[in-house]
Amino acid sequence: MDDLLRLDDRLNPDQRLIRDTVKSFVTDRILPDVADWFENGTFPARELAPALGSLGLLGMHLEGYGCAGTDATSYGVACRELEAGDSGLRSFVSVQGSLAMFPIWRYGSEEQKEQWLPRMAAGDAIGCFGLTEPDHGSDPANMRTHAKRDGTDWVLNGAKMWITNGSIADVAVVWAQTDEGIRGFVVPTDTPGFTAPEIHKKLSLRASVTSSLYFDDIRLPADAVLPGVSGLKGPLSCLSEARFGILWGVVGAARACLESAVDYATTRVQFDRPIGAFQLTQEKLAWMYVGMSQAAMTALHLGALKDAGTLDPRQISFGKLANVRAALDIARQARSILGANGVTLEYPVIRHMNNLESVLTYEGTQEIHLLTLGRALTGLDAFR
Ligand code: TGC
Ligand code: FAD
Repeated sequence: MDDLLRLDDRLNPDQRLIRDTVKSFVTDRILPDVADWFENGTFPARELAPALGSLGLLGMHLEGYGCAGTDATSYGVACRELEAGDSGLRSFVSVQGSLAMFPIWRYGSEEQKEQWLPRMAAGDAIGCFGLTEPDHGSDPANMRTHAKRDGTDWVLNGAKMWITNGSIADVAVVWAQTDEGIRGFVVPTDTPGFTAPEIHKKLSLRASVTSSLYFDDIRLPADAVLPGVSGLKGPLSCLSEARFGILWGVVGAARACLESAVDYATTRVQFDRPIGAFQLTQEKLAWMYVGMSQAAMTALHLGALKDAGTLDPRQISFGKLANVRAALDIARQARSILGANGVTLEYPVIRHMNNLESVLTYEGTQEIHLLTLGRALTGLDAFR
């Protein structure tokens, strides 16, 4: 699709190279099969992880330990192109880089970094991030999972739910209450007492593995804890990294839906004319383009702030809220333009639309980000 506003002219040559490389990867390796993965509820993570690693996409915005060390905008551009393929693919990369590698990189000991980051960057080891619990989603401060000291060891008990990559992970970053506040633990998933059954019957993000995690008297050595952080700011700072990827990523999902709708509208004939020649269809397409471009501008702006080191969580909430909402609206409009074909996996639209329902909920629901903006505007906390 023509970049009418020339927004990608703002990207530097390195960022454009990353864009084109990821786009080719998605075209060659993802698009031919993703509808089948979605239909069958599978994601070939072990096959794709080394390929994503060799492209430098895992933990790509982190420095050292085999990571590519790109700027934040490059990470955003990569997420955009991955999510044009499928939100599940971007989820895999978000969770690996921003939620599992980032806390080890930022808060881990040198031993934890050396043990996990190079393998995770290469896609040889897969990580997951356990924050949400069955009874505590939007309010993680009240989590029940706890770790108690026993001699020099820690003993971990509790449960997490809705964990992306949970049952395929080699390592889980688990957040738990302790006598010292909330701490993060690096838990190899072959530790006795760790189980991770997959959650089935999802009708969204079907090309993504989602699991529960159970910790039954898991004994961990003293050095399993992330030494560099305690308190809720630990997991929330990881969410900031991942939400940044999402606010870029959904622009890709929106673009894929818009492209599909334009293509369909210019070829589908009713009443002897392409449906794209009807003003009502053009109005839909024009608004979709406006919504997508505004989301892309927000992403570029927040990318520039992150690269300047000044991005704050309220700005990320703005981007996550506004861009996911825009992408979901675009997907729904695209679905209507495709008529009955809009409900089949022969076209990418309903897959993106269903995926975006999860994206609206995870990494802070729409309401959580509305309340964050409401608090920023009024100074009044309406969470409790
Ligand atoms: P609150 O009092 O606001 O904050 C507690 C402490 O954290 C600090 N903080 C942050 N620090 C770093 N980065 C951020 N983004 C931060 N946001 C807050 C804050 O300054 C404070 O620090 P201190 O030193 O004073 O203690 O906390 P609260 O309990 O009132 O909660 C605020 C709220 C509701 C916004 C937060 O709990 C929240 O964001 N809830 C939503 C939970 C959520 O997003 N869960 C996501 C789980 S992971 C996931 O969904 C992965 S999807 C994976 C995929 O892509 O597939
Ligand atoms: P709840 O918190 O129970 O919220 C239910 C509804 O109530 C929502 O509409 C919510 O906005 C609203 N609500 C809650 N509190 C308020 C309030 N104060 N004011 C107004 N409305 C409110 N979590 C992880 O830790 N790791 C993962 O890898 C992960 N991957 C996920 C993958 C998928 C496919 C999905 C669907 C979820 C994933 N999650 C993950 C969990 C996700 O982060 C949570 O679902 C999300 O934080 C919301 O929690 P909840 O589902 O318990 O909803």
